[in-house]
Amino acid sequence: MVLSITLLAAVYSSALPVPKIIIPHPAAGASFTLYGSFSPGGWGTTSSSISQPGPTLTVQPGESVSLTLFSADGRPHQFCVDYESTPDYVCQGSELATQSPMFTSSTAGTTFPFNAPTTPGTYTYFCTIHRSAMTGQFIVSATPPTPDFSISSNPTSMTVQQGSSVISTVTLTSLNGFSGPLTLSTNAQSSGLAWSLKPTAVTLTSGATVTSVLTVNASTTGPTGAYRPGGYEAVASQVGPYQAVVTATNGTLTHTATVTVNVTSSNANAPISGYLLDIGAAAIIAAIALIGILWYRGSRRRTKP
Ligand SMILES: [Cu+2]
Repeated sequence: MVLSITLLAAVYSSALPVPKIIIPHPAAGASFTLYGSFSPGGWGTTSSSISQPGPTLTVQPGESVSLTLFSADGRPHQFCVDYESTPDYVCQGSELATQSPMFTSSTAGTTFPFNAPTTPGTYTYFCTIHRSAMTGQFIVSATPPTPDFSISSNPTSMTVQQGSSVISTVTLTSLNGFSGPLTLSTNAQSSGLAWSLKPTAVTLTSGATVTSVLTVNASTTGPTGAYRPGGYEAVASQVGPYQAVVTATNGTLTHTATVTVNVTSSNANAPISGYLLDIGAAAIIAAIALIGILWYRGSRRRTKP
């Protein structure tokens, strides 16, 4: 009995300083596409956005990194991360783990996976062949990036004729592991022009994208226009550029996308032809009335002996 209590006490006391189990942040892995070029010198995320230094690559300590490498100028290049604070542009020692195969294709990407260093810091990536002419920052960040989302529209500018409608697809993308519901809304609309979103509530999961469709309707609305025989004239959407603003929010984070809507005239003679139709209808009514009067007068003449 005494022994068991002693044993229990021993177990408890040894367990008292609760061992801190550090659960590493689940790094999803970082993927980058890089186009290397000596002339013009530098790196870019596309073949047409080469700059020196190239884009900054930010990763988490020990994160698995996947590069897709292209040669924008067709020359052979080779990616490597320099760990020296003053880069020597020599891929050596532990840096060799970050050395990609040689890549020369501008169309077929060379995939190269490696693990980021576990020590946070700002390092330099470079081309082992063109050295200081092709560099960029490689940042190992201790703080995981804040979950966020982005919003974009396609197309960002569109033309619609009076009387018809067009759509733009709004895409919401989860960034840095963001997940949760988002509420979508649009700005106020001009008279005669209507836009709406479907759906207005979406849920993003980590790393995923969802879409909503913005429909812009430039058909006539009303009846708020001028009075005409038969009722109030519907208001035609006014020709001109408009800005449809789509706002997405989760209550804390808010992002917007703007779609420019150009309303063009469907028919320059539309109001005139409308009047002509009215004149035509009036003429038919007048003709019927005239026939009626003539028939009445004729029938009266016939009934007189
Ligand atoms: Cu190179």
